[in-house]
Amino acid sequence: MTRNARRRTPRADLVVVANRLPVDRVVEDDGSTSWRTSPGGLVSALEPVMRANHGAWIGWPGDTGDQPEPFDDEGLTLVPVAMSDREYAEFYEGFSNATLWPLYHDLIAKPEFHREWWDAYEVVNRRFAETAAKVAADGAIVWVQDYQLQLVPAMLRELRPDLRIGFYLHIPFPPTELFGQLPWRRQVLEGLLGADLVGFQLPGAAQNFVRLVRQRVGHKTHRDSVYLPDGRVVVAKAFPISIDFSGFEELARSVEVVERAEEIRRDLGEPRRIFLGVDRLDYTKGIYARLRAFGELISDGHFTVEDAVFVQVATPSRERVSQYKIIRDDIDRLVGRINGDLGRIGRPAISYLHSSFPREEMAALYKAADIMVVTPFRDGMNLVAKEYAACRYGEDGALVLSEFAGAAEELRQAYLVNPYDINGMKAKMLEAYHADPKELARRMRAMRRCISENDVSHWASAFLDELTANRPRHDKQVKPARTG
Ligand code: ADQ
Repeated sequence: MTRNARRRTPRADLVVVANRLPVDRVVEDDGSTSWRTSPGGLVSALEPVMRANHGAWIGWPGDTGDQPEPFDDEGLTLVPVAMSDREYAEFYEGFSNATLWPLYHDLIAKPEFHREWWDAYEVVNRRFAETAAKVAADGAIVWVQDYQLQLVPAMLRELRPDLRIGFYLHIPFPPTELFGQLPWRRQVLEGLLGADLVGFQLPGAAQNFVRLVRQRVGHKTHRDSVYLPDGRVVVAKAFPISIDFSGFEELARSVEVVERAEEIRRDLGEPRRIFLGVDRLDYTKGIYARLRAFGELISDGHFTVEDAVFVQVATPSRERVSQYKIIRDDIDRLVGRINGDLGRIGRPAISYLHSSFPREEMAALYKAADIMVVTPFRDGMNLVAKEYAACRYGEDGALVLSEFAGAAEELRQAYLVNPYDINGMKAKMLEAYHADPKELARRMRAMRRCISENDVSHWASAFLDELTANRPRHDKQVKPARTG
């Protein structure tokens, strides 16, 4: 991979500003540093359109070292923004993940409000905005991503009124009563109003935003539009995010993945049914309740560990935030108890893994599993649910899905559950366990059609088309991604 440091700051027509760069800086044993690609859905979604437009990606390199120079990554310019240890603790772990994250996810955990965390949030947002102001070409399009950077749109507009600015929130946007608790609610709303287009996962979130702007900032609104006193109009709309459907399906059809899926089934002892959960280890994901439901199905005598096992992959994240330590210990104890009470020699009821896997292994797990269990208490979208369906090209397999995941608005044919209702969850998991192949195929076919027609490139182009619609003619337009 060619990664050439640049001597002067490049200027780009399309700029993405995200908390993380699509690469991580790694320090080798000999002290030298190199870059490792950290492939994510967002990167693969935006890569083609970014390259076609000589795009630049601004983000944090993943450690608290010095600030590296911008560099070229096969035609894409990567622009690192540094963060100190203290900023990491206060901006990232603090305000982003211990204040905003729980506040925007229905207060599943109690948000903490600390004034010094807010100060760090402002400082780091300003650094991102200043970097974007330097990198964006005249009249460029800048797309700011997610809850860590909600102040960037207004800060950037002040520095560069010539830009077209979009913002996308990947997590839910809370109802007005919850958002109202935030001591800095007005500043956050005004930060977002710096954008021309504010995108959300669901229409309900966009409505929450417009209502809050009317109530708390006092601007005139009509449907999805906010009318600012200076004549600018801000549009708030839903753009449900998706996955690279054909990429996942292709992977799942490959000989290697098919063989690996068979091997996984053999290693698990060829049970009749394999249940699967795949999540970041986060209290919003409902891992504890779903494992409890599964354990009770065995202890109630509905099936034995010879009939069914549960594979739960839970990648640890945000490990220094106290709520994350608590949930990790709770799940560790529950898995130990269920396996201790219900497992047999060589046959644990739950195979519990903290590993992070390459995409091929993820596809093999999806292919091996009969019942995918996705039961968050609240989730912006949930891509795991869509990835599972993409890998089930045989139109088999069941998806048990929380009503409170954004994905439930599209995937109506899933076995929908209320994750707070353990008995209800048990009943749906059992229904999926006993479902006949015809019924499964009917549901899976409909879900796959929906996702394949609305894949991630559709998401990216829908947002960018809306952002550049109705622009004055002399302004820049986004060139479509080159195909082939
Ligand atoms: P997340 O909360 O991280 O995303 P999700 O949408 O499920 O949740 O995305 C997780 C991604 O990580 C998936 O692509 C999955 O394949 C991958 N992944 C999970 N565990 C893994 C493992 N052990 N090894 C390798 N890969 C793993 C946030 C919001 C969501 C929203 C997305 C995108 O919380 O609601 O859907 O952003 O907008």
